[in-house]
Amino acid sequence: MSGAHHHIGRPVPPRHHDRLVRGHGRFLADLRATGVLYAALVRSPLAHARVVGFDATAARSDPRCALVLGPDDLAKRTAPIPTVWRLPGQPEDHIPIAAHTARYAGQPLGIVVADTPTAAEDLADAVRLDLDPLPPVPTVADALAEHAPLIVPGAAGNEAGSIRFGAPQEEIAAALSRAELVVEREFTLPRVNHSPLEPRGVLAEYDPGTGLLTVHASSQSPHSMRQDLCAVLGLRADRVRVIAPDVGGSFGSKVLLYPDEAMVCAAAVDLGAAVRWVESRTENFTCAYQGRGQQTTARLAIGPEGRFLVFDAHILADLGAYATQAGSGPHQVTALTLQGPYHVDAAAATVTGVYTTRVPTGAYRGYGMQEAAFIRERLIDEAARELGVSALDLRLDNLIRPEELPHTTHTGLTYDSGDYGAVLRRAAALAERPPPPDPPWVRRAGAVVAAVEISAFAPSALLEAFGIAWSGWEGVRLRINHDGTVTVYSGVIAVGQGIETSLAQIAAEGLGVPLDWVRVELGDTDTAPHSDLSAQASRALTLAGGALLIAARRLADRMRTLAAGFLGTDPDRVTQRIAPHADPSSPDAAFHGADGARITWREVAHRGYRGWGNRKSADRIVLEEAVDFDPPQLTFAHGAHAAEVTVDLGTGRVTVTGYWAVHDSGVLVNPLIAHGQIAGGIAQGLGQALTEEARADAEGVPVTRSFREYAIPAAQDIPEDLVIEHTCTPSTAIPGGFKGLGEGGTILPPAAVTCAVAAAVPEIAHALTSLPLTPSRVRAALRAAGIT
Ligand code: SMO
Repeated sequence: MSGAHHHIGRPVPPRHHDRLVRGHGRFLADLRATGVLYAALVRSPLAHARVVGFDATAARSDPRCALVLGPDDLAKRTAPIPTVWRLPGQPEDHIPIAAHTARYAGQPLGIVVADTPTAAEDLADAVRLDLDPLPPVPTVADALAEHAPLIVPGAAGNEAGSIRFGAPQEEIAAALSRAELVVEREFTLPRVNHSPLEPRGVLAEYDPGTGLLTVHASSQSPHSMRQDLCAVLGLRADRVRVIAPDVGGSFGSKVLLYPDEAMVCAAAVDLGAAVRWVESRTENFTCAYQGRGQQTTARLAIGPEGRFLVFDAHILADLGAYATQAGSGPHQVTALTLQGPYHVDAAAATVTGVYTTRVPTGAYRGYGMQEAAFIRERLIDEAARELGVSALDLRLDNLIRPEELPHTTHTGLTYDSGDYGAVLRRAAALAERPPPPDPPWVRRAGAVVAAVEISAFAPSALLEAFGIAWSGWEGVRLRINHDGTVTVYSGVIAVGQGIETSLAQIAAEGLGVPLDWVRVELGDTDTAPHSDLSAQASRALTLAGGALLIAARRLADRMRTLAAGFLGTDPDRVTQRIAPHADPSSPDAAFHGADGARITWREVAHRGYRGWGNRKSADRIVLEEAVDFDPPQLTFAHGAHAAEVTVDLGTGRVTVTGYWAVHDSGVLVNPLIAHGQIAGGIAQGLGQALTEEARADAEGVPVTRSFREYAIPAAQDIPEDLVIEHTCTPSTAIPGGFKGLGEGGTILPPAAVTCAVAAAVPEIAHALTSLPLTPSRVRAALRAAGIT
């Protein structure tokens, strides 16, 4: 490998920035298609109702109308969407496209296709729904109340099923008997919206001649969308192609096929035409699956010398109207990761999924780990307060030490590597500064919290053990083209996180070539290797990157062998020398033999394509390597966050005045991208700490329908003192030593901010168990404590 081409670790500006800033992005709404028709959905205005009538007579007779499909029409054309991850005992294993009962306000009941978007909207409004109202069940408490109306017909109740992870009950009881202090709290983590810059959208084109359905979708996972579309529409896999163009953010909300997207595809097949639907912001707020939604009773037992004896929890998960493929998944991950980076004698958690008549919940960046961190770190804080000891010391004393790794938790996760203490101490040190003078009505304090992050979600055997019907492996195809340039194909996709740049860096380093020789092609199921999970679960860089590094090293070897053949020498006597900005055909981009002979990179590629020369084996002619990588185990990133806040005792307003994050994500491929990922995650986490809550009224109808009612952080909400540092403990499971970081920034802010508020106003600390910490919630606590 040429020393001039160490690309891993360099802060290369992400490739998509310039393109998108100049307006050259191609998002779903930008795609050109001829003769395209437009769709609008007919949605239930009620949270719970039987659909007695769907009268589209007026719409159908309008000349602008191309097609209307109601529940009966959809029943003939679609099968339900199969679910992939079920709770034991779950009464349903699918989500219907054709619904004769609405179970949430906004549920799509039918679709209208017309020649313009406005016409489609008008005609959707003209469909007369006859709804027979059923009693709404908007909250988990309503769902579990005695004589609660049943949401799933014929089910025993509104519980979707339960699962328990961790130490057996007797072990918990035994550990509890040694306790000197037990802190128990009930926590409420509200539903939140993902608020991607670009809402969902689909452009479906069906060619009746060839029977090919081509779907462009603002999707986080094109391959799994294709599998689901095949199941729903009864189409063969070789006839369905899904392409993700530029995707303007997702955060877990574009992981699954939705019923409305499936309807657009069904309409395209029916019409033999191209149909586009772009979600409105209101639909995104009310009909895209939401995140979080958890009510948890949890406790921490502490023994002699402040030793952690027990973490346990009962988690009630608000699944909404249907258990989506990921419905209980995040909450199961809360149960799995409750223990965090600490030693504890026994840990366990039970997850009970509960149906409510609200839009389903699913994946959200941080996937249950944010919830686990909030619960755990708040309990530790409360224990420290009750014991009258330093919360930081209590954490440091109970952390798993580096020499104790690998360490298997009570829920069976094996932490591979890291130094949890170093990261926590560093975050605490960064945050230390003399407090500025504050007016008497302002309190100021800080807190430091810690977490581990599941990353590189794989291997496939682990998913199988959890009963998730997806694979964990990731494949790449790496090609050297006839002119020496390089193309990478991967099933992971770009959602604005910069993965195309990071993968190019890995390929260029593995091959020892300049970065700009490499193009990365993502998001097309016709060309990309299969990928079930794609860009989810902090896994894209680790798994696709790991595979790519293997592929690049193999292909580099083959190039050298070919070059040696052309130069008439042994491969180990050949040196690859490529100048930093050389072109593949330049004499400065060449293989050198021992005797001063040389051959350019381009010439080797060119001759290789002709099938000339000394090949390693006769069956490898094309300069392409395909590598499937299923790692031996999970790899765990970790981090610690410190927050400093002020609390206005008059208004209850919490301001984050400083924020310091230290992460260990192993070897960083691109520190600039890593910084952006962590910073963006922190911003998102701060929103969930302070303002974000997807609310519904007593009838279960969403009231947060736009950015007027739902506040995400603005620039002025992000502290100027935002410091991010990284330490590096390379992964031993992933080639290159990479660990994930896509979700890391999001996991800790609610815990850090809330613990800081508790430190600033200890009088209300016990009450700080619910998010977000809006001024009204904080003011209520201040009032209850007699402070305001
Ligand atoms: S919450 Mo994610 O898309 O793994």
